[in-house]
Amino acid sequence: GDLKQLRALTDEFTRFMLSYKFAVDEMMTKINILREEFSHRHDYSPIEHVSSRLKSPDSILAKAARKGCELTLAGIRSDLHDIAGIRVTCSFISDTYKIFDMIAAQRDVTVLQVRDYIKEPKPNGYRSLHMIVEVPVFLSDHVEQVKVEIQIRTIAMDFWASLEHKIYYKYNRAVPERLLAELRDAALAAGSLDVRMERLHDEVIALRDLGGADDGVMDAR
Ligand code: 0O2
Repeated sequence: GDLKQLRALTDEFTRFMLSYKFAVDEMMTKINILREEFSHRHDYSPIEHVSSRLKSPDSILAKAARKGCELTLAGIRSDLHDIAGIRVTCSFISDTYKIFDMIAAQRDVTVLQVRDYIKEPKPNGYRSLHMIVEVPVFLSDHVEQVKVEIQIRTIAMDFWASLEHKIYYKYNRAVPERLLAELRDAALAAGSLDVRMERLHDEVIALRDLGGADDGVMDAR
């Protein structure tokens, strides 16, 4: 009867969401392995932190409706790329591309789409490296290819994006022009901070490789 139908429906939806959870778990393991192995090999970690989220059923439906995609699980699965999301925050711009390359090179990861908003920032100033990948999830009786959106950015880009996101929603997507201009300006400042920090980091590495820096450097601050 109705109850049985409803059970089947919720069961189908639960399995739909679970496949994204498994894909995130898998990608998180991959990224944590890269992070640990890299810091073992190079004495520093290119990754500051990693976070993940699954889109809530409410925002999945809202985005599906907004994009005008077919309102079935199959339609949503094919048109929404960010049900599973991972955000990797790095110290420096060069690290974001390193992480990108290491993920893209993995044999069971298929890169479906790349958006490089670092090379080409959005008009509002947003910078970040986005990739949509597909990973195989091995279930009891079949293998499923599941999409995950990965956003890779620096600490400065992340700082800017979280503030912009708050302002955007505070003003219900209609931000006053004065604030928009300030945000664009702040994005430029964040961009030049990234460049300066990376230059300093390169200098420290070069000094270290020359054996020029010793333990006294820390004490002399
Ligand atoms: P939320 O609330 O973070 O989930 P497409 O999916 O291909 O039709 P979309 O979604 O615009 O196009 O792709 P894009 O441009 O790669 O952006 C995807 C995500 O990047 C967004 O997800 C945000 O998380 C982030 N993002 C993109 N542009 C901006 C921006 O201007 N400011 C900030 N703060 N974040 C941005 P959602 O679903 O839009 O939002």
